[in-house]
Amino acid sequence: MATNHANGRAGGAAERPRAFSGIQPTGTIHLGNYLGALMNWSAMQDTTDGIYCIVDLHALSVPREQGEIRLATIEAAKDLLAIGIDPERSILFVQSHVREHTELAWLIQCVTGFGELRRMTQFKDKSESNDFVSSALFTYPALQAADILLYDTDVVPVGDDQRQHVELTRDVAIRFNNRYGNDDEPVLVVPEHRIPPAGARVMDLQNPEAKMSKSLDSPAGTVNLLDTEGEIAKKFKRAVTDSDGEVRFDPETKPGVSNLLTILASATGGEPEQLAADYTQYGPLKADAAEAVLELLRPVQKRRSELDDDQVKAILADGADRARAVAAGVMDRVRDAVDLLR
Ligand code: AQP
Repeated sequence: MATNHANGRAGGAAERPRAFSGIQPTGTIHLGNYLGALMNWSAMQDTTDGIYCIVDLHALSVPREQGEIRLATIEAAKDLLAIGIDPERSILFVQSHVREHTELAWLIQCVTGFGELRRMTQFKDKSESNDFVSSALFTYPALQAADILLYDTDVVPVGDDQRQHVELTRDVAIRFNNRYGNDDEPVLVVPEHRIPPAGARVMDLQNPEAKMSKSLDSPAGTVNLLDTEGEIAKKFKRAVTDSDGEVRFDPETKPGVSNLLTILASATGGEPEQLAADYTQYGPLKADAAEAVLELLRPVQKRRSELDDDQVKAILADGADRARAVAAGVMDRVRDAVDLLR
């Protein structure tokens, strides 16, 4: 991919595109997070320079128990290391350790329309299910745009639910450039999303019309990264399907069966439509999907069990130093472009 340089990053064919993405420390990582985003984060380390962030400030946009975020941040870092984020090749850090995120978020809010934020479906969904709706939940996509733009990001690997937020990020970056840059010298790099062909939207096994989610409170429908072999087998065995008995990929009319095919395809690198032809009954499809997920998660669980807190904290501290060095350069350029008094 051609890098969209405007700025502090030296151009040149040899330079690799930069990938940035984030995850909230809000509970155990599930199969949707893994197949939709994290598997890509790990694979993309071969072709991109990765910057991966635990977005603790985002998690505070809904009320949390005191002390919950600090512990969950360490757990999320362990999950990311276990799925294969390599601190030698990528930067892994915590959002609140790099102050420039909130500074850029304000400047981004100044070029983001109230109407644009109001159209975000994630805000609509989450504001309906929370008693207290913070203004941070509303401006969440502006902070997310700042997270991405702060690192001259070329590509953002995310699940399909984040498509709208990355598109907003592109829109506000273009607006920012029109206001503060010029054609020869845009201020911000305009990123693209990278959404996987299969697994972009993994659905809840008990309620296949809703996406698998940390906040859905559906233990039987959510496959967690640390589930045991028995738990995974049971969850797939009990997955909701339908009564017509035909194995066919059709998310509209057969959401449960299509979700199983999606999971199997994503875990094995196949195509859901083609895999459907291998099955005449739901039972073997469920068993194969469970086995494929187990194959994927076994090495992750083993690596995770070998990590200790001190080791993880040291990795995050080093990651924050490296992230800060990139962010400081971009913020200098942004402050000059906005023409703030030095
Ligand atoms: N069901 C899913 N299918 C595919 N991808 C998914 N992602 C989340 N759920 C699915 C992707 O995982 C990445 C990190 O997610 P996150 O925790 O930062 O965001 P989220 O959308 O808030 O995840 P959850 O599990 O749905 O958490 P809650 O319930 O707290 O909102 C993102 O790239 C996301 O696309």
